[in-house]
Amino acid sequence: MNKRAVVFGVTGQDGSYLSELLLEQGYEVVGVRRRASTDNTDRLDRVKDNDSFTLVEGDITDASSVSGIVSQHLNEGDGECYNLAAQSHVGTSFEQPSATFSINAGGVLNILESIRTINPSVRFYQASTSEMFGDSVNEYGYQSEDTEFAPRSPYAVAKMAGHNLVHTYRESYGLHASCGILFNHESERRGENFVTRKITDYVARLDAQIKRYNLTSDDIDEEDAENLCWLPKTYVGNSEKTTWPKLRLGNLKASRDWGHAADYVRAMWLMLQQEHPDDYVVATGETHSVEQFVSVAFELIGISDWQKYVYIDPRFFRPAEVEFLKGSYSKAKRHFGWSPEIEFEELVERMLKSDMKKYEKEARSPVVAYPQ
Ligand code: NAP
Ligand code: F7E
Repeated sequence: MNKRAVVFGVTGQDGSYLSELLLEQGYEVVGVRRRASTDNTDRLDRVKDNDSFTLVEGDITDASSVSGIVSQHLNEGDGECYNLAAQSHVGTSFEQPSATFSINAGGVLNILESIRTINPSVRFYQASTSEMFGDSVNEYGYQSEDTEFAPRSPYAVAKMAGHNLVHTYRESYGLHASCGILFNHESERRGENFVTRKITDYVARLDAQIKRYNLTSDDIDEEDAENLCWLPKTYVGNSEKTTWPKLRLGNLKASRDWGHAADYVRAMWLMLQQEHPDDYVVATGETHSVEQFVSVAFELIGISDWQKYVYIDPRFFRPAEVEFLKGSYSKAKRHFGWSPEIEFEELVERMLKSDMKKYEKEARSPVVAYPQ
């Protein structure tokens, strides 16, 4: 009989990559999504029609919903359960702290309790995060499993509660429950309100417009467009300039250790294949500022004066910021040979190319008339 895995948070970035990996490994995958008013399963296009993939509805904040799923799909044998479900946006966690806590901490408890009471031989993965480190670094200036946690957002506090609950259930009841302390990981499927995708989406759109109107960067004015219309405000002749809406960002100085989600879901799966449960940092060991990300993305479309297109908007600053993240993945490498394959520049390029594809039609569509 095939191994079975339940994936909570299947409609998210990681949920889709993990489902693909598990199906490749021969698993029966049960993906859990919460009820939505419209279809939000785009990321699952590659797995939806696979006979070994089943989509069910459930919400991790509802204990009975979780226990129903665990008893129906993981009631016997040593199946696997991955909890990727979360309110995953750090900025949003300051606006919706209660909802964040209830999902990111309470949801974990509901799953652990269901496993404990229904089938304690299920192996469990919890999506912990580098945000738990806050501004802590070790003596070498980076973060590893032993670095102290000092959370700086409701998101990180709630994730730390989930992390500690996993430890409690592991120690008290002997569950095979592991935490991946994952650093930022992105992809072509990243949500548009995370900074990386916000940048690549903007740059791809800018590139499409530049191609469409046959402009050079010099034709574009420093001024911000008055509205968010992507049509040039004035005709670009030899002397007149045009304006575009700018890319509105917050803190450009923050540094992140950015990897690719496809690499990181491999580490999640490997954790559950180990004899003993444990916690592992998953990272690239490299760090780059948001500003560097912006600069690399603009360079890829041949623009070096990116400052002209970026507006620093106070709305995107957080009440407290994590300034610097750089992880050491040596434990994951030592225990199960994991290391990342996709490097920073390739990550930016892949995300940008995928967004460019989306705007390709716009770039090719004929210019009918310019607004005067
Ligand atoms: P994501 O794209 O935001 O996906 C989160 C998923 O959780 C979505 O499918 C979402 O469903 C689902 N969800 C939210 N609340 C739920 C609830 N109450 N019940 C059931 N499902 C719920 O996040 P991701 O980037 O894939 O990240 C996966 C996990 O890793 C998250 O727990 C995140 O906090 C953690 N993490 C992410 C990173 C990173 O850099 N990506 C790093 C460290 C840790 P909807 O589609 O309905 O919203
Ligand atoms: O911000 C800065 C922002 O929202 C990255 C989640 O997956 O990784 C992610 O959390 C940095 C921060 O990701 C904008 O202030 C500037 O310093 O892309 P982000 P995050 O907060 O690091 C961790 C590991 C997770 O666990 C989370 O689930 O970029 N920044 N300007 C901006 N950020 C956003 N979103 N939007 C801006 O305009």
